[in-house]
Amino acid sequence: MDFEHIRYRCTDGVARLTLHRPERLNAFNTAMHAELRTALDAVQADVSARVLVLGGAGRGFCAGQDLADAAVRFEPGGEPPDLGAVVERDYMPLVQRLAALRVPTLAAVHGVAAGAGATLALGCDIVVASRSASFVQAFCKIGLLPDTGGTWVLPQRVGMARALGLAMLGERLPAPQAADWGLIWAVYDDAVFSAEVDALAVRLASSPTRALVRTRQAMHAAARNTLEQQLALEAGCMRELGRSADYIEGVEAFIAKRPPRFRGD
Ligand code: T3D
Repeated sequence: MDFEHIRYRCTDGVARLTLHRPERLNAFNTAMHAELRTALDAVQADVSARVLVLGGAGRGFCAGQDLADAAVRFEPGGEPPDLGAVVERDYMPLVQRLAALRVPTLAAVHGVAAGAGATLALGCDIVVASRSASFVQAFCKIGLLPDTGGTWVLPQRVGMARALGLAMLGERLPAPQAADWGLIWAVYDDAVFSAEVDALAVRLASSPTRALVRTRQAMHAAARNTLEQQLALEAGCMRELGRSADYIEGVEAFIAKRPPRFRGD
């Protein structure tokens, strides 16, 4: 598929979506958002896709909203921009599409992930970073709050004290500390980062896709469920997954002491 501000390809079950405005640290503009929606819809419709890998081109992952974009600029003497409308049109659908994706999502963060760039990465199922990468909740520096799901995911991952510190001070959080705090899954040395991401992508692409996605959905639902509701949800998921081809394959492979060949259904 041809895009201007992103790159997208899907080979061997691995859908790779790369933010591609390196001269702007891959900051989001309106056109990039539209392309992201199209690409995520393509992943959702592509039955050969088994994992989505989200990355950035050039020296960093993403600097969040492009603050020079006309959609968010305040022209002296004019009306202030309606950032709520921008969020509803661009950022909410992005997070919602990622959360509803029928394949696991892997964010590969190198360089800086700032503002909505950071919270977008944190919206993926698994977040890995190169050792030199950093996360910046830059919103407070310009008088905003962490959007793109930031106020939801930060306290869940790192607890209220660290979430508020990150959001109110806007300091760079180095990737190794982010991993120590449980904000992200793992950090790899810069020299091997891309190889480690590829290996993880291949591993996820050969995993029982539906089980992984039900796991994401169940864990997200836990935030609003009672224990009783969550137990019932788990039972429903197990009922469904117990009838899947991947479950049959997983058990047969275990008994036969061979690696499973999951097909994702
Ligand atoms: O619509 C709405 O506004 C609501 C939605 C909001 C969501 C958000 O994401 S709000 C937060 C927006 N992002 C920021 O506030 C981050 C701003 N950028 C920075 O704080 C720093 O650039 C970084 C910490 C990301 C990286 O610092 P550093 O020193 O590595 O790079 P730099 O030199 O500051 O930036 C490199 C270039 O990218 C530079 O351009 P130049 O001077 O080389 O021509 C810089 O202006 C540009 N750049 C970086 N971030 C943005 C940007 N240009 C436009 N928008 C940006 N967000």
